[in-house]
Amino acid sequence: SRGPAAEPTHALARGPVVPPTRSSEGFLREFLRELQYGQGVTLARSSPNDQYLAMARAVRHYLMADWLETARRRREHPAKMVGYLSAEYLLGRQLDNALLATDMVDIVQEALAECGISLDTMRAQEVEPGLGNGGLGRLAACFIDSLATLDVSCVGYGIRYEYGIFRQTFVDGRQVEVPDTWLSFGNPWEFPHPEREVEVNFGGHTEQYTDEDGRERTRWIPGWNVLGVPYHYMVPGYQNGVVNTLRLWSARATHAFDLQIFNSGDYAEAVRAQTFAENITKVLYPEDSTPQGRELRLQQQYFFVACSLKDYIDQTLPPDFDLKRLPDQIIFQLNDTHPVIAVPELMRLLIDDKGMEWDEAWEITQKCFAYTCHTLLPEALEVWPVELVGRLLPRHLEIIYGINERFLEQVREAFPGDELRVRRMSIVQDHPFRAVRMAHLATVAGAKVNGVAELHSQLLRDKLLPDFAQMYPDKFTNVTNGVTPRRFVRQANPALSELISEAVGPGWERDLSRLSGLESFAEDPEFREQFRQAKQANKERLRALLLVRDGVELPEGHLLDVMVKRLHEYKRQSLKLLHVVTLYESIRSGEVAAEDVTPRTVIFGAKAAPGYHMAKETIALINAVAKTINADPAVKGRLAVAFPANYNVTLAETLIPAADLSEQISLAGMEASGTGNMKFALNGALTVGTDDGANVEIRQLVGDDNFFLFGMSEPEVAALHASGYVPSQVYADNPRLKRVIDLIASGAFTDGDPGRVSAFVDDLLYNDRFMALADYQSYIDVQERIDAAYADTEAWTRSAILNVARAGFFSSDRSMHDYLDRIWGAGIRL
Ligand code: OX2
Repeated sequence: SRGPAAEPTHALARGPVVPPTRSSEGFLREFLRELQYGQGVTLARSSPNDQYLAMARAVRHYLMADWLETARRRREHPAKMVGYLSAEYLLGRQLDNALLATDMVDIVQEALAECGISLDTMRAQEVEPGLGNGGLGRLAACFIDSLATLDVSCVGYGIRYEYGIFRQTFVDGRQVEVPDTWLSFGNPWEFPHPEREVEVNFGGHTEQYTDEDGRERTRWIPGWNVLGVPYHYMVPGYQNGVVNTLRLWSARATHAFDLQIFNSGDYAEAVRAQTFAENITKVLYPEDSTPQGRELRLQQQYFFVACSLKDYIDQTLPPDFDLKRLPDQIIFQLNDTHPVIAVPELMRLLIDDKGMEWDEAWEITQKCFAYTCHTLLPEALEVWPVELVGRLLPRHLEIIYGINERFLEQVREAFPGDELRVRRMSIVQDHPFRAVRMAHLATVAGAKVNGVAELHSQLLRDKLLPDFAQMYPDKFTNVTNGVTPRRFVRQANPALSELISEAVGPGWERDLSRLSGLESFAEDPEFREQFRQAKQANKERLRALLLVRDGVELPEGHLLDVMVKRLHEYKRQSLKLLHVVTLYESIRSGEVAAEDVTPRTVIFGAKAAPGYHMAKETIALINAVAKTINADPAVKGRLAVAFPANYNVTLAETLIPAADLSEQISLAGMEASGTGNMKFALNGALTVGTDDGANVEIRQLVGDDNFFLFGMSEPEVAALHASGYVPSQVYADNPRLKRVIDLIASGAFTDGDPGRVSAFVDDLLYNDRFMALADYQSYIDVQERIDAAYADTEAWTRSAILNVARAGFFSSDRSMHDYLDRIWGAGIRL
């Protein structure tokens, strides 16, 4: 039961929540109270961590009143809700975002100054919650930010990993992973609610029985269970008084384990059982778009969706709610296939727990889910061995078979005699091993299926799921990704933000289409000068950061060429590296005079999955090349390479605003969308890119004159594949490429040791799955055009301004409008 045992008598206890006073003195009071009574220290004796925790909690007080009020309002006027189901949220630091959302930067700065504390020192204390791998997790964070800003009722559901994405270090240039202990100094941004714990079952078997009404039914007799404890995070809208909720689940051993420990003679064995349960949310799997199919991963997936569905149905809906109306109340958006086990889980809840018949349960289920696909890579599509699903979730496997049986009947009806098609479409595959295809399950169950950029959605229909697109043409749609302008422009780039506000007036942070007002300023020489000064200030900010963070000294006055994203072969960091070595080789060989070269610093940032061998080799080689180039006086002042370790959201926020050139060079047809590409364009970098993912839309919007396109198009890639691609032939036919690869292969960057580069070189010459060599010449040519273009400062600045002016489309607010229009439908209040 909720609420006090008796009616409160005091006015304060009856009245609405009273927020703390919005003044620097008001904040000072909150801060000191938290320091003294929360941390238990005086200001004089407090450590920076004490100060940070106290000030974060004080900031939290201001959000809290809005959070409670938002919840109250939503209870009073219930509207359809979005349940965003995502195994990853790459949130980034919380403090600045909270200060911006509450418009309290000045107040807080002033109050802290009175204590002799700098806000920047406080900012630096925060360890970002790295509960995601890359684009997919960051997208989820941008989306919940936008939904709060648009006042859409949404709960984000996910996993509270005790260890997020690993911290990357380099030892002799090679990646070494260190655990991410983000919780070790305390986390002021979360609220555990152990009283709202839910039980999650695993294993065991199923049995048939006859219920009171004489109906044949199934029940699941689980073998073991764990508890899920929710941790709440506040998700503030941008200066609109709305605060939504992110609910992350943490696994605990059930009390039965406690009892067992207490009663057991074998204490160590009993504790092991507890550790086993708590392992479920211990660590984020560090694979970005290449799942490994590990048992613990399926446990994580089922754990968090089972918690979320139960929480929603039993704790959020009114107790007497008629579940037939469930689709009027909620739409669960499946962020890739990771949460798709929620489909059979909802079926199980409706049929086994609530006594519904199959057909009715299926009709409801199909309206409650929509599926977002984020990839085209076949190896990124999750398939779970039937053996594993049957062992861990025997009832769910039965339900999946039930769904598949009925579905394949429909396929046979629609396409009589086409057994090949039946086999292609089956949710359960037989080869190369018997497994559940999660993307098929999601597509059959989902009311809608969307890709994440126009090209990707098209290829999804034409290449990845063509049989499904034929059978359900109306299910398929596109929503091009977006990024939050609050974090990635306003917060990350105050210098540019100020310029924008002066030019187009206030309010663009929540209506990014207003950036188009900058268009005419591109022609204004004075504005261009101010724009350059802002970029310059951002470069200096980056120089200062890299100096203390990495001990790296960036040269001044260079074109800043940035490639930051996960390390994956399809993204082709290898191609960028070939360009760097080409530049180096052409200066060293005297082919071009150093003074004729446009000075350039190339910055890489990338983590490799710990088990991804080629990706790690690429990192080692980038570091080796950087070391050689940076130490060579022959190229000093002309070419430099930096690879700061541990690229994350925090570093992105300083790196992206400083960039001149954004590298988006994946093989066409491979990058579903990209979101970094959008952040760069919005911060006034020009893109060099292939016709891939959202690059296509960026180029259409900013115009060919303001975008450096190169490489094969997707149909050209397909044609080359079909005709037989021989990378060693490309190498043999291109003398320049040959010189570059030979130089690498000779060991010139690896202390004369060819052995350290042979895996990399052999793969390029004899495999090159992502056709870096095929696009090499085109890439070198476009980079030469870039060198020339950068030399024309005025024209470059004009293009950069036009990029900002024309990139307003890439706000995640617009993405949310598209989801509302095309997927979530009426009933969700805007
Ligand atoms: C990523 C995609 O690789 C990237 O192109 C996209 O921008 C991002 O998701 C957000 O949609 N895991 N990560 C992704 O896909 C998968 C699978």
